Amino acid sequence: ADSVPEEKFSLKEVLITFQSCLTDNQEILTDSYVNGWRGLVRFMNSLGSIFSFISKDAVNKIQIMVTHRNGENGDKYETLQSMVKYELDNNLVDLQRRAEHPESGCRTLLRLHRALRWLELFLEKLRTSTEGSKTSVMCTDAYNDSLAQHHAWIIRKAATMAFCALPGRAAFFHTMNVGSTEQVVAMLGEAMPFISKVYEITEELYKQHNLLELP
Ligand code: 1PW
Repeated sequence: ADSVPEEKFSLKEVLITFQSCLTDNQEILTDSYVNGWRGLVRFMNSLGSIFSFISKDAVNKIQIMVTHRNGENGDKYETLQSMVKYELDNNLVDLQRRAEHPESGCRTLLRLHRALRWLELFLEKLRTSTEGSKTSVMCTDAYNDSLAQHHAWIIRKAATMAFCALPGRAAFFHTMNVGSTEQVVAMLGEAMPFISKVYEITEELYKQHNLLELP
């Protein structure tokens, strides 16, 4: 699978990785999805150590997915669609409460999927923002409209505190390493549809199988 080059880190390449997730028959490749997340983690880490508690959980989830993929039945995890079918057919998913399968691919990926919605909302706010817009406010609003409803109070509190430490809009755009503000906005306009598409297909897959509330 293709990975994001270490040296010339740019958010553009990360977002493009999500483009490579989609197969011709609209399935989502696990390896590309995980690689996309690896890039997002690198981006979060470049925002400062205050984000490390946030990225730590994502790293943990990425590792669980990699372990499934490298396991004996790794081929069953090639796409999210095949993973869902395999785990459900073989009773490998805890549906009511976490018990025998606390680290199923289905429940682990659901957490990344929900976080992707946050990212989608946040990037869209950044794309349409103006000079005076505050990144911390945009990030918090995106969070409250998505991931927050799935988090316990203490996590919400910690996350909201971390957002306050986000660099301002200009510095944030600079960290993306894409170029001028105009170039960032153009890049987001190009890349966002792919993230949205990946999100939508995953959401539909989980909805079909009644997996959107996995414990
Ligand atoms: C600036 C770029 C922002 C992009 C990304 C989003 C990353 C999302 C990670 C949020 C993690 C907050 C702390 C961890 C919380 C976990 O309890 C929670 N994990 C997630 C990914 O929401 C739920 O996982 P759990 O406890 O059910 O295993």
